[in-house]
Amino acid sequence: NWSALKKRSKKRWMLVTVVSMLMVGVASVSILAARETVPVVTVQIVNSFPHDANAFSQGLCFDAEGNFYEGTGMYGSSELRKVDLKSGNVLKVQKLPRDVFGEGITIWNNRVVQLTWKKQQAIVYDLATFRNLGTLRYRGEGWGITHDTKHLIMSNGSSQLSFMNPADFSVDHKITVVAGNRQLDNLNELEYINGEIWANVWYEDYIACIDPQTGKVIRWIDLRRVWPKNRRGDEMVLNGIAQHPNTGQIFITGKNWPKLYEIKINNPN
Ligand code: DDQ
Ligand code: CA
Repeated sequence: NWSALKKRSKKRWMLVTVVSMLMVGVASVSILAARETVPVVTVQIVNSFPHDANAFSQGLCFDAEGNFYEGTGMYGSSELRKVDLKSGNVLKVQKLPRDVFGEGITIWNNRVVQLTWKKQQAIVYDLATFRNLGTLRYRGEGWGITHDTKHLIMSNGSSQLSFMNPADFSVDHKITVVAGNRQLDNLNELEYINGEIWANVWYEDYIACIDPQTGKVIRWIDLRRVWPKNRRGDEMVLNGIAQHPNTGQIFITGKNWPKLYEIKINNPN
């Protein structure tokens, strides 16, 4: 009986529709719940400076004197750069081998440590001359790096951060980063700021501020409005955080962004 069949399939369709609507509802509620437990703050742009749009930015940091450094990625064009913050001019450069994809940088004891994405080794340079002093080995991928007073802190694209011994790059301990009730993967460029670890999250327009003891995301910084116009190319994501050691100013940029921004965090309301 054709019309009975039609009726039954209509019923089934309605059931499928209702169930899938419910599922979408449930999914969006749980994402919201995860976000809701973490406060979100916005920012003001205090200043903007030119940034080399050819720089596939993988890490920013300052040395103790306030000189500014950038590590860039991509096979064939990865570099370590000393950059004049105000003009964006490159003051000193060291090219990486063509088969190496450069990642995050940090400075420890007058040395620059630059991670590589998949070579499982960091390159160490003399800060003043950029002379290559050798390599340090680690397991897995290298993404972002920063340091506190005791350890180098490293991300690898997962939700884990490794605290490494600066003397030999051995892992002292690890934390798992959690936002609300979900593990936060794709942790990328890092900066240790006022006792917290600030992390770019690959493909996210938010910076996660992480408690180094617990791994909990304390707050999100919403940077959706900071994006330069016409920079929504696939890989042109927010990446790069650095705090000036003397003034406390915070600078951010993205991969191939034409600008570097000084930002000020708004008070949560
Ligand atoms: N990472 O920096 C997030 C670790 C990697 C970014 C890779 C972006 C893809 C560029 C295309 C590479 C071609 C092998
Ligand atoms: Ca940094």
